Amino acid sequence: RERYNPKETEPRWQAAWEEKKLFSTSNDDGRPAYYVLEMFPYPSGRIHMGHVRNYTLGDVLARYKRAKGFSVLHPMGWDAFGMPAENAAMQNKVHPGEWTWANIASMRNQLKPIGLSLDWAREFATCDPAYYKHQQRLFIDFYKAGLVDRKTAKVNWDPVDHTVLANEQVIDGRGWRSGAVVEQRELTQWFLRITKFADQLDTALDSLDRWPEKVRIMQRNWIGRSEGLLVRFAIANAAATPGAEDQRDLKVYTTRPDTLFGASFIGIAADHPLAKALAAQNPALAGFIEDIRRTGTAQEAIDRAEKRGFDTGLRVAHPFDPEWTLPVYVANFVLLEYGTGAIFGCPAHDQRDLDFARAHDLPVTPVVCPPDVDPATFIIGDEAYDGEGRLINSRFLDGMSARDAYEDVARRLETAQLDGAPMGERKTNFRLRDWGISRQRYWGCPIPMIHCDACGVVPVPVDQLPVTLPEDVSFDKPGNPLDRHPTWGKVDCPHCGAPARRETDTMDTFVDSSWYFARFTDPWNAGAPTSATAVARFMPVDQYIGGVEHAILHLLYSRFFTRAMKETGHVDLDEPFTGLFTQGMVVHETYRDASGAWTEPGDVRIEGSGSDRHAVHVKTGEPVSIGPIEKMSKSKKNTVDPDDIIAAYGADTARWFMLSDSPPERDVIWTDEGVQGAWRFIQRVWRITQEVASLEAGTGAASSPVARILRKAAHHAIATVSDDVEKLRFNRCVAQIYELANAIQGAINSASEAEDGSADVINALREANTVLIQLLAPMMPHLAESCWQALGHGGLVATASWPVHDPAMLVEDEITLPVQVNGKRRADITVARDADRVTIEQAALAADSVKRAIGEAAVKKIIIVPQRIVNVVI
Ligand code: ANZ
Ligand code: ZN
Repeated sequence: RERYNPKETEPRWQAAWEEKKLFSTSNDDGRPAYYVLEMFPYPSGRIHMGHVRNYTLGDVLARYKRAKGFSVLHPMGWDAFGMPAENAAMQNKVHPGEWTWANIASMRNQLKPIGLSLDWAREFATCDPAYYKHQQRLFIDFYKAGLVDRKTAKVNWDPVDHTVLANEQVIDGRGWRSGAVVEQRELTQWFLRITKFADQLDTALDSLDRWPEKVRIMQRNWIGRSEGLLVRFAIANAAATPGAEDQRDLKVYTTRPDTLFGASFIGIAADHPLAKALAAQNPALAGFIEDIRRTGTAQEAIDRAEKRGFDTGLRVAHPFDPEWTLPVYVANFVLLEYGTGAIFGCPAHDQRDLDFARAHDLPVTPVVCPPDVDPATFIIGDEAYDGEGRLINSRFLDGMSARDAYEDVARRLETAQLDGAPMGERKTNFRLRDWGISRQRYWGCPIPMIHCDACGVVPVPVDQLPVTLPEDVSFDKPGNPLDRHPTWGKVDCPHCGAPARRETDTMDTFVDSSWYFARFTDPWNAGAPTSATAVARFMPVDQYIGGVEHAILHLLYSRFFTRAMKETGHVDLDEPFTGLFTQGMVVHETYRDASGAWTEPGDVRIEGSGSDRHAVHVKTGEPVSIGPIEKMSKSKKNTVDPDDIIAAYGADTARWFMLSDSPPERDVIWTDEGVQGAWRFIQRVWRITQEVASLEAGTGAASSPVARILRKAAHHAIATVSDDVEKLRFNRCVAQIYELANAIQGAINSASEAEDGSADVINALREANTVLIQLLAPMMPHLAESCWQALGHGGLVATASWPVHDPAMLVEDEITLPVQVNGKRRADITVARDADRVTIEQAALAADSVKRAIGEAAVKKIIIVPQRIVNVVI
């Protein structure tokens, strides 16, 4: 028999699918729609194994749902703007567009041989003006709806190259090209007002029950809802403090009003207006502020930095005791953008405050005593206590739980007055910040705005969109080529007609990927970003699949965009993705040669196994050391090129191995042994199928137990594989399919040994083999077509409906009954489910332990509770 040859079959089946346009999805199709989407790739140049895994997972589901009768939308496109294209332009003197489109072409060529059931007619790239034109339209609509803001924000500034740097261009605080220490500069930038939806984005997470819990938690933490209190502290010595003469009060935000009696200082941010006013009169303070600004603004840097502060001399009164004053410090760990940019510090119960208090010799008074600890002996060492407990050292709060004390303080301060207004006000805060989308880069979607000296900022009229990127740009100097283009920026004001300037910032590439899923529903629409009917038909995405690295930003931005698009009339839904699946990585062993250099798997041969397993270099024969298993990466050279695998074994082998080895949410370890295993299974399925196809009916019994067992195995496989595909438990599907293949092989063997190739067995074999092929078709679609054809089925398995199991076939033929003797359990017997009374009695009395229990006694009667229990009375 001929071996299965994927090199011949795979291109042939791909051509057959394409010719019949099997995977093009019509927007008007009477069947129910199902939308499966994998996160679209960045066109870096090459497809890697992570892509193969991602798209294979989605493809299994797409093919399955198609067989289940859905009109499946399964599109592909390119997340095509971004820094790497500009870096390539700088390094290789190639235009970012040229680089990007060439990469797209080669990656498309790499994707096609994988045999993915994609609707290529909907393909687009986000760098195409035909796409970003609509993004500009959305931006303008958002602007008109008040969802866009222009405000100052800090950017990374390279003082040598005179350019803004993206975060990834700052390496250890220095510019990646100049090596200069990066400064923080304030620039006016464009923001999308995601904070407007903070509350909704948080609450709606509860409804996303087909999202991984860990992703919901990450989103929740990122949004960072906190319920607290704004507290106004009266200034005690305004008149005596230069710069603060007009200051009446200072507002802080706290989530722990219960700890108010543990307060020992006030901290304000370096950029707080009060800090600025004080610094204007106090050179030492001004110097200090200048100094701490250099720490940087990243949360991580702040957490790591030493807690530094400067006593401004200003004092505030404690809200519950006007005689008790607290010093006001400018502190480097207080952020301007959060709450009110001012805090009261309670060192005993907040670690940052404690570190600060120790450094500045401030009192540390515990006010919450842990349960089971004697307040008299409770002292704070190097660690703040942030747990539950009862109030101490807190006057009227003493003895209360922290929760009750919170309420008590909140209520008292809500009614207490200071200058005719309440001292306290409940406030929900979010950690989420508005989304700064301005990038001072070329290769991004131009922000469609015009600056006019007379009219201010004016949107580009929608009928003048797109604002396209100029082609004639140079990358020989640092900075944004749009800024130095001689003519591109010059434009007449759409409002007054006077000469004006185009905005030269482009959008963060996360904007491009925040609505592409909606565009896929009607990518041909030239007049608008989306169309209502197409969105209604396909959205939300039923199953979104991608890497967990996008768990926060991309998903949050997409959820925001969907809401903003709803508010501007482009879609009619809130949540873009009903189901989310985050797949694990593809990992591989690492290898190093004798000199310590990373060595590619292709240059390594593994010998021996178990404790004797070792590696040698294929060319030199020298030993190679086997290192830890890590994510495939170019730097460690532990990558395996999908092209090589497909050339050697075909796409089905790669697909099957990807799916077989571990649950999709976990990492999969790519091994040559695993690939070999997948390859052998393909050959086995092919062999079985050819054998079954060639069997001829013999003279055996009309109804054979072999046939019945096989039918049951097939129907059991249909039921479990269907359920497992729905839940994306593909490794379990694989295990089921192996079992069914074994059952078929077993039936072939016993049929040929007994020379009992009865029509019944042959029919059962054909049925089971057909089921096997259909069940593995979503995973190994090419092999499935070849087998389908070999079995003599007409048409393509890609168009066949999913098999339906017969529930009667799942009923077990035999049951196990416990046998009691005088009420005491002695044995279990297995009998046919429909066994008659006499058969059950005989089986019960034949069991050794029952015989022993009866001994010489006479059996008075035997009670049988059908399908449940047998009781022998002696
Ligand atoms: C007093 C206090 C006592 C606090 C205590 C905590 C523990 P979340 O939950 O994240 O909202 N805070 C408020 N504004 C801040 C700012 N701009 N920069 C730095 N820290 C700020 O955190 C709220 C708590 O973080 C607030 O509650 C405040 O410190 C601090 F035992 O007030 B707390
Ligand atoms: Zn104007």
